[in-house]
Amino acid sequence: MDSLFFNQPIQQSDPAVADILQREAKRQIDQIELIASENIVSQAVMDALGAKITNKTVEGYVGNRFHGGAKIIDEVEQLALDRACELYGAGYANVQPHSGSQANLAVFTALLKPGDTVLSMSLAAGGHLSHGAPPNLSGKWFNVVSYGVHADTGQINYEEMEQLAKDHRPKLVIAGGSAYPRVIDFERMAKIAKSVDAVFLVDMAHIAGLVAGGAHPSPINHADIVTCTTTKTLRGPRGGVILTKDPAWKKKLNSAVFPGSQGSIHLNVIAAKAVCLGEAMRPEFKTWAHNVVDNARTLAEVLIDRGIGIMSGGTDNHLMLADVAPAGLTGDQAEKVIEHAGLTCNKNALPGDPVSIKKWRGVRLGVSAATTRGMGEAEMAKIGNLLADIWFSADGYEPDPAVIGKAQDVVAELTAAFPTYNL
Ligand code: DSN
Repeated sequence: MDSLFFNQPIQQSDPAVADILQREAKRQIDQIELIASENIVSQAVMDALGAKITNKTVEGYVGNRFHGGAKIIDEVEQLALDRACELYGAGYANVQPHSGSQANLAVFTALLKPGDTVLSMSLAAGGHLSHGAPPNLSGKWFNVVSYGVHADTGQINYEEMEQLAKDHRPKLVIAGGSAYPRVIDFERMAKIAKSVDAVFLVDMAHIAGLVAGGAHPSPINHADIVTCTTTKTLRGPRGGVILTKDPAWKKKLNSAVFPGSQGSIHLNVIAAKAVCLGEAMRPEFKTWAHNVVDNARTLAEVLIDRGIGIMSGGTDNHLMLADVAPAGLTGDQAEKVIEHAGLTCNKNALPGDPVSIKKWRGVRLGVSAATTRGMGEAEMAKIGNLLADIWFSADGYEPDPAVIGKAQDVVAELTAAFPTYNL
């Protein structure tokens, strides 16, 4: 062992990677993040992610491990489990899934055989890849039937969903997605699922933090199974969680995660999950979650005032879908032109958009990260106006340099006034 190498900090040991890490950290400080699935984790979450617990290999569950030396790490997984159950009022939790997709895969494999029917929201309407999209394993192995949203309101078409459930008798019904801005009627969907003897899964990946903070209705009393990520509004590490009200699901779901689809667990991530779940129990988190919803509503209102279309006419959560066609742009162009000013978001299909990504009309905007920096409704109004200024003055992928210059100044002022970590 070269002990000098082994003990060197990354700046000395691997300057190439250190430089990338430093530049990315600076980019995050200098830009305003509007990607709805992003957030900014606390120093405590980062400390856990970088902790030496990462060296430990372990499989199995608390008190029943394949590998030795697990007494201490059992404590951290138990803490994460207890906090997840307390936070969401669940009777069972599994904090091992490496991602939300892995959590969903475990639910699929626990309940279904290849070829079984699943009813979920289409990707084009705001669903998620892992709910049965054709290129995903869930779409390749299972018979997926999709419901969508009303073309005029942009809200879930519950009548269509009910009819599809009756016609296709799915074994699994899924609610939730990655680009749906409205409160979902979990109770109504649960009744529809029950009427055809299907299991009802709610994937609350995007809204998990809002639910934890009491800023969005919880699905836990309506769904048989709830999955989520700890990444997005929950402001934690990248990873998944499975929850149920009824602990009777434990054996099936635990086996589907390990040994069903995963091996050893990422203990640094489990520790960071415990930290973020603990943070979400604090009163400050509740305030933050409500601020997120207020900020999103304000941003949507400003954009509507400026002539940008907002699907469904607004938002009930942290995200919105903006139709940039009134500015003569595609979603891809809108995404690229604001990046010149230090604003980041992602293109998104709007309901009815063609398959070709370059032709999508929409962008998805989220306010979680900006709210974590401490920005409020006044800053959202500034950001909304910047977006509209840039979009209406751009010519395709070419932004107006004068508008970008002014926007850069405003972004610099805002990011200086609302800093993230100290470099
Ligand atoms: N599902 C993707 C998103 O919402 O951006 C990644 O989490």
